[in-house]
Amino acid sequence: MTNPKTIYLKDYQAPLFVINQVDLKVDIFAGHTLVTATLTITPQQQAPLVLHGVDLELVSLTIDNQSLTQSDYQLQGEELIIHVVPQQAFNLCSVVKIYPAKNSALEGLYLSKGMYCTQCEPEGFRKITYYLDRPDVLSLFTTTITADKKLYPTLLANGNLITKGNVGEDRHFATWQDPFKKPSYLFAMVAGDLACLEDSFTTMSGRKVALKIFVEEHDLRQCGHAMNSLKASMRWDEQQYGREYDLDIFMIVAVSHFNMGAMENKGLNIFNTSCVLAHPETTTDLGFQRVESVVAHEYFHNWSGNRVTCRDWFQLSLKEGFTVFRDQQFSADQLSKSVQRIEDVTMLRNAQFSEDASPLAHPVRPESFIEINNFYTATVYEKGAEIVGMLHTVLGAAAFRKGTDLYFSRFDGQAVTVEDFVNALAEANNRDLSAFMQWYKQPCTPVLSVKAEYNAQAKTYTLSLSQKTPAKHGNPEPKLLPIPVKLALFDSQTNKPVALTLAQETQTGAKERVLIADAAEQQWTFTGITRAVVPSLLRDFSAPVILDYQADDQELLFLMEHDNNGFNRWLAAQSLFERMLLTMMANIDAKKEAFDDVQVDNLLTALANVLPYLASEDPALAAKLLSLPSENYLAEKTAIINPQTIHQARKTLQAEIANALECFFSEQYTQSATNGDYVYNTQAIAARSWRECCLHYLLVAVDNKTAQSLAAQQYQQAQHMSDRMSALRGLVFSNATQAEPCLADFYYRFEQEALVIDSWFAVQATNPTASIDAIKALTEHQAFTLTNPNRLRSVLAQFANGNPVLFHQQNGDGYRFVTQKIAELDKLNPQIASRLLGAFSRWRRLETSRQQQAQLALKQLSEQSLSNDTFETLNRLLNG
Ligand code: B3K
Ligand code: ZN
Repeated sequence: MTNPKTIYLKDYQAPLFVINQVDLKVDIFAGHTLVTATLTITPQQQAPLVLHGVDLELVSLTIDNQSLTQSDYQLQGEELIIHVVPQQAFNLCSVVKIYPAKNSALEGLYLSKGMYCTQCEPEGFRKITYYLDRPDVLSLFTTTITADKKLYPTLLANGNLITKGNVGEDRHFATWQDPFKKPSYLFAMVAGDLACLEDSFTTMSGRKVALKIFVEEHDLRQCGHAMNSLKASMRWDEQQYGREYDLDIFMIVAVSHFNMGAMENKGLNIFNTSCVLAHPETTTDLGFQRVESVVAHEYFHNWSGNRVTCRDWFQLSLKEGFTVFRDQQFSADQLSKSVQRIEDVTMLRNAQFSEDASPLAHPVRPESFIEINNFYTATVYEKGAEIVGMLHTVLGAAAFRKGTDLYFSRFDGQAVTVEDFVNALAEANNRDLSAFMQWYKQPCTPVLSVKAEYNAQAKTYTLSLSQKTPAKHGNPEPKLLPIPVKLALFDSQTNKPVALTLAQETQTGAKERVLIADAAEQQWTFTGITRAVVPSLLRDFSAPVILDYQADDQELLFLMEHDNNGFNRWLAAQSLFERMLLTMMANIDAKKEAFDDVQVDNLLTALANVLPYLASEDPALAAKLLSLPSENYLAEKTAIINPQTIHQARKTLQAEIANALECFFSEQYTQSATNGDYVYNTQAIAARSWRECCLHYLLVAVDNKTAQSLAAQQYQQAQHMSDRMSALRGLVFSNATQAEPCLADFYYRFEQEALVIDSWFAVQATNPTASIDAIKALTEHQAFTLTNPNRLRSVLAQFANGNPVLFHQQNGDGYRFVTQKIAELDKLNPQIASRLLGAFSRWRRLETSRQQQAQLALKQLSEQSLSNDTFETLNRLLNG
């Protein structure tokens, strides 16, 4: 492998040219597309003009209408260098020919099921025309699209429609103008034959905005939920952040071939169909929630990302971390706050903590990259959101809002840095938040260790805290971080929280407080503590850290029952399960009895106490409480990973819970049957998730034949996808005889619904009881293809990340299967190929035989000629 070029944050230089205006003419023809770009450019200094361009066939180039000859410029790699340009403002006009039908990487202009669409973030615009394709070059765009009238009746671009008309007999055009300056990554256009759901929204200042969702005709009935989510997001952003929408029209276009979830192009969001379409017959609750949160996320970018954008791609978390934080807040307001937090933290601990502990670890603001597409990661998004969340916790809601108001008004129309964001929050409130910048700068998850001591005589309770961030991944000297710890202390007799008054304080403190741990070691002593207390630490996961507090089982059981913070009840249960599972894993490896009866009995007794009440009070929390830590999470907690042991321990504990509480689950399952009509609201979703949880436990019990019949019945009678899918998964995962006929029925029923067929593939790809041959066979299925990201992920990503036992099969078959597919895919779509490699992030910590097999498979891959994307990820995996 030869080394591609690395880009460094420290090398940042402001652009040497300003592009004031872009006039883009896109002429779509059957085999190719002609792009004519007229750029009005003002030089900032005398220098050659260097524009980006990839896969472009240059047809002509003029400056102020004068043709340039070959000696005036040079085409070198991804650059067009024009040696001498005028010193005053000038017009550069380029005509290039491109081939969207051949674009399998799905960046730039490409075809998805006969529809032309674009994806320009981060560096796709250079595949459309020669340009200064960097986020700090902001310009006014006018776009004219010309195409065949019958094949492409819908022509869309950013901004407002200015004019449209016919061109000759068969062709037509539309001109769109965006009144807001924007970087090229926010450019978008679409040409297709699309149906449209229309609605409108009146903004807080009384302006009426047209809302349009464009989809294929047969998907039109599946757009209502996205439209409702959009209107709810628009209102929410006005109420919570004072942000009003700014154009006369907001459009969403759904496309089947898309590398990620969605894209926030100005006024013209382009979405993966999976994040727009939702209908009870085809979509589960989780699917509905995903649509709601992605629609909100992209909409919120209109301010956090578009109006205020990033100076360079190292600042990606400026827009992504902040926007994820905003969409998480929004989702928490739509459904349940504690369940939302549980889901966000589960995602953080499963995906981000493991990334941060792997050779792919990087700071939220990386220092360098080869391919920026590799840095759209859980760290930039989720850890980035946690940093914003900590600032919110520390400032409080009102002060945080003051800060964001200042940020938006000060930087509107500019491309800025993470420092600008943190400084605005600080300045608006006269606070020093500079210590928080360190969170952006260093990788790895800090460990916060806490020890507690109660002094009955002095009536004091002292917490001793220390923090340690691993000195790894290019960061030999980690610095101290400010860690906000939200905490409460519970009186173990009254089960109520007590006042928290620190030794030096004269006034009685509140019952919940946020204190900042920012020293290598420090102590907090609370006074007036008359009886033993149980600490509830890091409430709502107030910082993205690993909490090392050796609570005894009794304390955790107490919190699981009595904490008044739903999130921390869940966290206590998770900590108990984790502790138990880790012991079981050690026992299994040592070939001893799997667990200690007393420990398990205590847990089961506590669950039997808590669950009946919780199931009726807060069924969604009950379901979360009972979901054991994932196999990937447990792998993160073991020095030497044996995926088989982890799987076995988890299965054993599940069966133990199931057997002990079988009657309860059975009763609950029967009681919670509804008439089947689908309603999307907090109560209904909670009830369904609890019912699913009960069925799941009935199916993992030793005697599960009756449960399998119940599941088969549920499958047949299901009125909506949530019921149907949970039954199908239950049957498949429990290896029921009914699984095959139901899978066949499912395929037949939904053959026309691509997204549902994706889930049909996914269920089978994640089935731990399948054989590797069965998984391989999925990729031979007539409906499988590597050219559609949703479809290929439904088998390959689901298998590699969601079926640890089979992927990590000891003979290395799983590894080789995946790396061979990656090699094939890399030729078509490097971005997705590179991302799939993430499944190998823990390979070094696998037990020896698996580690050798994984290394072999990765080395074999490295001998092939690879894209920059895959090269960089593989290189970090092997040498990082
Ligand atoms: N900003 C886009 C992500 C683009 C990813 C390019 N590889 C979607 C989002 O985060 O909102
Ligand atoms: Zn985003």
